[in-house]
Amino acid sequence: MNVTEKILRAHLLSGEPVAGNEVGIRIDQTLTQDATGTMACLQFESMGIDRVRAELAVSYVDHNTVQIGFENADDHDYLQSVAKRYGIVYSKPGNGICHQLHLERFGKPGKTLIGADSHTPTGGGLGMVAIGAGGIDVAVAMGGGPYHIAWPKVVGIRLTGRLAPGLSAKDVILAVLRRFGSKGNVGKVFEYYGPALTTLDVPSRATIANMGAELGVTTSVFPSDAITRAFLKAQGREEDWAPIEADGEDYDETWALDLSTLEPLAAAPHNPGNIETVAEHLGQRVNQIMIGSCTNSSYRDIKTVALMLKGRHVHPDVEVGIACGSKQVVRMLADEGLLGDLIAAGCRILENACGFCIGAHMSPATNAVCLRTSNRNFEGRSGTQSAKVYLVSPETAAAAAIAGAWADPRTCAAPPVAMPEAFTIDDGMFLYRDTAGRGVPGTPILRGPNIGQVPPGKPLPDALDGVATTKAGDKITTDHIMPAGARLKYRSNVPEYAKYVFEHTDPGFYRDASANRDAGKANVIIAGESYGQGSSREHAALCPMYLGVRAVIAKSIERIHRANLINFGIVPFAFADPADYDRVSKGDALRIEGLREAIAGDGRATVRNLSNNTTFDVTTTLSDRQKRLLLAGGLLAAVASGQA
Ligand code: MIC
Ligand code: SF4
Repeated sequence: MNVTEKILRAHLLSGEPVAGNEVGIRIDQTLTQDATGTMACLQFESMGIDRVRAELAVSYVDHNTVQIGFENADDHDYLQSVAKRYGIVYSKPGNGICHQLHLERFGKPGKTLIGADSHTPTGGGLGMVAIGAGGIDVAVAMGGGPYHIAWPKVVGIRLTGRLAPGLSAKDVILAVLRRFGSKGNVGKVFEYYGPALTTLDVPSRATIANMGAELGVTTSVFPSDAITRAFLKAQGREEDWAPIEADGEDYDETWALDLSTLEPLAAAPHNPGNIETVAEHLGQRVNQIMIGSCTNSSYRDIKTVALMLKGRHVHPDVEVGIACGSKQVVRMLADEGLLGDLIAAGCRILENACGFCIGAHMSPATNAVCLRTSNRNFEGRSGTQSAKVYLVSPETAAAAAIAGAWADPRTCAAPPVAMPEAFTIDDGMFLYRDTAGRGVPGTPILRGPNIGQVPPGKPLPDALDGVATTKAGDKITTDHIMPAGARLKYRSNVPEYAKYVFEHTDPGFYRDASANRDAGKANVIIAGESYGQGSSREHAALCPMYLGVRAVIAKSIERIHRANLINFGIVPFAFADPADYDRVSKGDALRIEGLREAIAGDGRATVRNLSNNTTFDVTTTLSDRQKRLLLAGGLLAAVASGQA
C-alpha cells in the first residue's frame, strides 16, 4: 500500500474504498481559523453537543487580526469563549498562522486532520492525511462525526536529484503546477516519494503539500521518515513520531521530477497554475515584495531571506514586507540577531498572521508588480484589482528585494539553512490545553453584535422556477464569489456579508438576487470550468443560499466548494454537454420540473430556458447522504429534521 491508502484504510468508517466512491473517515484532529471558525462554532453550538469529541481541536486566530472597528475583536472573544466551554485549544492572535503552528506543535504522522481552511494539507508534510473542508464539516468532525470524501486516486510524484543553491521547495511545487495545472485534479491525492526526499526537510515538504491546494487535489502526502522524526524531536515531540512509508510504487499514475533540472519559477497573474520562469523576467521592474504566508514563513524560509539580506539594504524603489509564520520563528530569528538584520535591511516587519496574503493589509499600489511568496494570486486578492502578483520562492523574492527588479536567486544564494537541534518552544499563547477535550461547562459564550445566526435552509422544491441571475466564466474562485480583504470582518454576519457576493465580477448580483428571492424566484448561477477554485470558505455557498440561490450549473465544480454547496442545499449541476453553456444568458428564465425526483434518482434533469425556448440537460452525481442533505435544504436542516 502507499502512504495515503495506509492512513485512510486505518480510518475507514463506511463505504467501499474504490476510486470515486464516497467513504466516511474517522477524523483525529480538527483545526479552524477565525475567518471560518465563527461559522463552524455557531454550527457546532447548534448541533447541541456538550463538548469536543475529536482527539484534538484547535481554534486559531490568524486571519482577521487588523481590528479596524469592533467586529474582529468581538469574533475573537466569541471564539475564545467557545473554545473554553467545549474543550478546544485556542491559539491567540499573534501566536502565528494556523498551518505553520499546527505543523510545529500538533501535527502527528499517521493521523487524519480536517481544517476549515483549504491549506490544511500543509500537514501532509509530516505524513498526515490533512484535508481542507467547509466549516460545517469541521463542526461535525469536532463532534466526533465522520468526514466524507470520494476515495481518491493516488498520483505518485517521484522526486530525484537535488535542488541547486538558490532554489527551494516553492520551485518544486510550481513545477508540479506547470505539469498538472490548477484544474482537472479533483478526486486525487498527490503522494511524494523517491530518493530526493532525503534532501527535503519538513518545512520544505510542507510548502509542497500546502500548495497542492492550488492543484485542486484532495490532499498531498509525504512519508514519515528519519527527517520527520528529527523535526519532531527538535520540536520536543519525538514521542509523536511514527514511521509510515509506502510498501512499493503502487500508484494510479506516476510522474517523475528531477530536481537537478529545475530553474527558478514563478506563477504569473492571475492564477497559481500560470507558470513562467524567472529568467523570462530578469531585469524587469518590481514594486512590492511580500515574504510570508502559510506557504513560506518557516524558520528555514525567513532565515534564508535574512541571510541573503544581511549586510545589504533593500533597493530604494521597492517596499518589502516580512511576516513570519509563528511566534517560534520570530523568537528564534530575534535570538540569532537575524530579525535585526532584516530590520537593518529596510524590511517592514509585519505581524505573524495571514495579513497581506488575504488582502487584509499592504495592498499594493495601482498597477504594481508584486513578488509574493504566498500561494494565491487571484485577481484582486491583494486588495488591488490592477496589481500584478507573481508567486515566487523566498530566495527569488529576496534577490528581487536587493536588485529592485527580477533577479536570479542563484547569483546571490545564501548557505543552506540546517534544521536546528532544538526549536525554541513556548506554548504560552495556546490557551485551554489543560481542559482540551473536556471544556469548562457553563462558560458563558460572548456574543457581540457582529455575531449572527446561521440562516436555516429550506427543503428543495418539487420544481425550480428561477432566473440565471449571473453568468460567470472559467476558473471563478471563491475570492470572486465572496471577497475577503476589506470584507473579511463580516464573516460572522451573513446578511451583511451577502451584500458583497460577486462584488467585482457582477456588482448588481446582490440587488438582482434579493429581488428574485423576494418575488419567490430561485436564483441560479451559471459558470464555466473549475467553478469555486481556491479557498474553503463556506460563505461562498452560505451567502448565496441566504440570497435564494438553489442551483449552480457549471462546466465543472471544484471539490471543497461542491461539498459546501451541498451542505447548504444548493444543487451542484454540471452541463451534460458543456457546449450548452452558450445556450443560456444572464437574466434568462429557467425552469426545472421534477427537481426533487431527479435529486432522489439519478441526478439527471432537463432545464427549460423559457427566454429562448430551448432545453438542455444537466447532471449531478450524488451519494445517498448527499441526496438527503439536498432534499432537506442542507446539513443543518437535515440534522434538524432527523435526516442526517
Ligand atoms: C484563503 O487562503 O483563501 C483563506 C482565507 O485562508 C481561506 C479560508 C477563508 O476564506 O477563510 C482558505 O484557504 O480556505
Ligand atoms: Fe492565511 Fe494566506 Fe495561508 Fe489562507 S493562504 S491560511 S490567508 S496565509
